[in-house]
Amino acid sequence: MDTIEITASGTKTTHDYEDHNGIERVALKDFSYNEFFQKYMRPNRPVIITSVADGWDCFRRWIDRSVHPHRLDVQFLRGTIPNLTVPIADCAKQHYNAHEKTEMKLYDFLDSWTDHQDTEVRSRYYLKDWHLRSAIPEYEFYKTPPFFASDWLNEYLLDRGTDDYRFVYMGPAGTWTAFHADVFGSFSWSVNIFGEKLWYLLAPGEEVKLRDGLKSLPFRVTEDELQNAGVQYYTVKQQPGEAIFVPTGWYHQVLNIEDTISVNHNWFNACNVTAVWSNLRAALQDVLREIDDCRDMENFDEHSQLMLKVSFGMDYADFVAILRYICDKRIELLAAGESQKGHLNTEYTLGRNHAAFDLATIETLFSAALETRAFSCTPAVEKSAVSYLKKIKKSNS
Ligand SMILES: O=C(O)CCC(=O)C(=O)O
Ligand SMILES: [Fe+2]
Repeated sequence: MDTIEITASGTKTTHDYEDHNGIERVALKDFSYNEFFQKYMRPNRPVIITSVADGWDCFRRWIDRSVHPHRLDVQFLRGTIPNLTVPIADCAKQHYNAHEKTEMKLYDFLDSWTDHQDTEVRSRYYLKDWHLRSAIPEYEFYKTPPFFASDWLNEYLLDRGTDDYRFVYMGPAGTWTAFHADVFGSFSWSVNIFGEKLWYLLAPGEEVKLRDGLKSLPFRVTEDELQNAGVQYYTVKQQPGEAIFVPTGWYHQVLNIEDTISVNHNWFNACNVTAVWSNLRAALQDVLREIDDCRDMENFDEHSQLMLKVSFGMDYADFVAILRYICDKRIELLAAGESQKGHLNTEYTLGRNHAAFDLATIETLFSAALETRAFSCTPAVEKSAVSYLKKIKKSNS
């Protein structure tokens, strides 16, 4: 399945979480991209896909499966990955709503993981948000499953060669990730290479029941607390080789029940770009509330965009630059006789229905934003949206 494509007729949104009591598990071999798109990604519903990592080098080589229990092949890792400086979350320390961040040398981290007998020390350091794929691009230790290949964020960023949202996580048993929803309101996918993870997942809106008097959300939740607050939640015990799709705005907390390694990406595309846009606008409103008393200052709008970039990770210009980039590429694809290989900056090819859907989504977003003057605080961005809207309309005719 190297071309990702959807049926042209089935691109309607539905939001029905209610009739599913559990999160479904689907085997990779029984699952098509179109089915994932229509049943899960478009309606923003989680799913687990099994046996996705069988051929991956990290799955086959990083773990010694000839012994029981299976264990990390530290010798292989040391021979394959240089002693890089890696980002570490200190699970013993809280910093706002996440764990305190620090850094270590990879080999020191691996030693502390494998040598320590004391569980309290072992379960303290969590190697997470590690950009290993971009640190050693020549080592293709995994292949993005086709379901997650419509990824505007990484498609754009990889072309620019700057940042990306592709990560490796390595955590001894007991390390965990605090209660959160993902950056920008993006989707995430996470594949377990080794060990078992316990997920708590809440459909969007359920988290409101956990807000305190100041409207803050908890750093950590227990099942008792979720139940006492009347929260509807799902638990997933994710096994090695399984991918979990975490939809936009679904709060989650994750515990490594065993020593665990996972690969994950954050991304957005035509299915959730509207949610990202509304999060971006809401984040700007937060900034404006905060600096309301400086309204008279010169360059107020530029200043608020700067603060938006710092707090949210992206400003209006960044967001619209991604959409313009995707727009140009989809127009180019549709103008070409057939779908082009390499179009997505990955091994996947995009089908024509999919390209048309991407383009129509951007057209709708730009039209609505311009109609409501949502870009008026950033005139250059507004101007570029006007010209892209014309470009899309012209390409349609
Ligand atoms: O595995 C973890 O510790 C956290 C993963 C996560 O939050 C995600 O994939 O969105
Ligand atoms: Fe997450």
